[in-house]
Amino acid sequence: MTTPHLLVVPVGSSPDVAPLRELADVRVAHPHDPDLPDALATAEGLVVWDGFDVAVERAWETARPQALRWVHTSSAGPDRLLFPALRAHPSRLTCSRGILDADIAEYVLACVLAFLKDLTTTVRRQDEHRWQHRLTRSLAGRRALVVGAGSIGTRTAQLFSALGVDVDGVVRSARPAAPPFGALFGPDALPDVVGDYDLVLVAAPLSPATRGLVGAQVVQRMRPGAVVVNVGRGPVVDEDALLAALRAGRLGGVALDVWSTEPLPADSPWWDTPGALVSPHLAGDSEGFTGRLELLLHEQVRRFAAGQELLHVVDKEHGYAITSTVAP
Ligand code: OXD
Repeated sequence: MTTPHLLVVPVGSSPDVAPLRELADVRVAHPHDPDLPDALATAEGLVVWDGFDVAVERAWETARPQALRWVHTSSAGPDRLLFPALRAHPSRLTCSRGILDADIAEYVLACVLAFLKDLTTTVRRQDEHRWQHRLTRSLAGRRALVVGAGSIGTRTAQLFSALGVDVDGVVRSARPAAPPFGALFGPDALPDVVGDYDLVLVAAPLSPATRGLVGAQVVQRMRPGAVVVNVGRGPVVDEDALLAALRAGRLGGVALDVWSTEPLPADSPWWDTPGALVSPHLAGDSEGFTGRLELLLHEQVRRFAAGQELLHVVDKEHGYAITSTVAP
């Protein structure tokens, strides 16, 4: 067993690197550290933690990493690391698939129930000390379309299916479905089928194939009163088309947790639009989630040092991990 050189770049928060030092020769360089290109030039493994900063891409161009064999991101979606030079590099890219699935699925359910049970009005009426009886809507018996049936989308489908919702999915290409999905459509079918669903739940990763997938035409064909939730990536949906449809009273609620521009600017019209639930990319971030990400990282470093197969290797062409090995 060798002791590989591991470079950790904490972009947002920082992982606890102490346990990794037993497995690797760990160096930490922050995105704007002038040593970053040097550290990258000799690193054999690179860990980008909690976000992405263009400094990594810029340092990459300067360093032209020769020794690098593995890059890991603490994100579930690896899109922010799929810049052209890394895409073309022979190193393997791994992501933190699986860790956030259950929490993101619960968050999607919470958003849908907030709309169907009109909880946003309830909270406002409570603030006003106002007793106002209203009718709410049922979840059971509804039809949901999950756009992106990877590990997050599948977990979401399981949850809704258990509550009596008929769930279908949209995947990279149409294929025979198995529970929890009743049918799996290819992306081309989306404009034709979207009008059959009460709930449109977007959990797709960002790739050239998914950018703009839920575009203006798809939004226009949504069923009146449909509820839309996006926990995938902002650019997968046309935010302007959704906003216009919501303001025109054509949709029953739109919850967006991910945005084309993050943070969402303070002057965005989304903040004040009735029927919108605006959240700051937190769907999967329940208490203790960083500990679970650190456990996965530790297991990855152990495997890397031992020359074993890594978990959740990203298919750089399609932009997501296709391995489904259960993470620790
Ligand atoms: C993500 C994450 O990929 O929060 O969106 O990890």
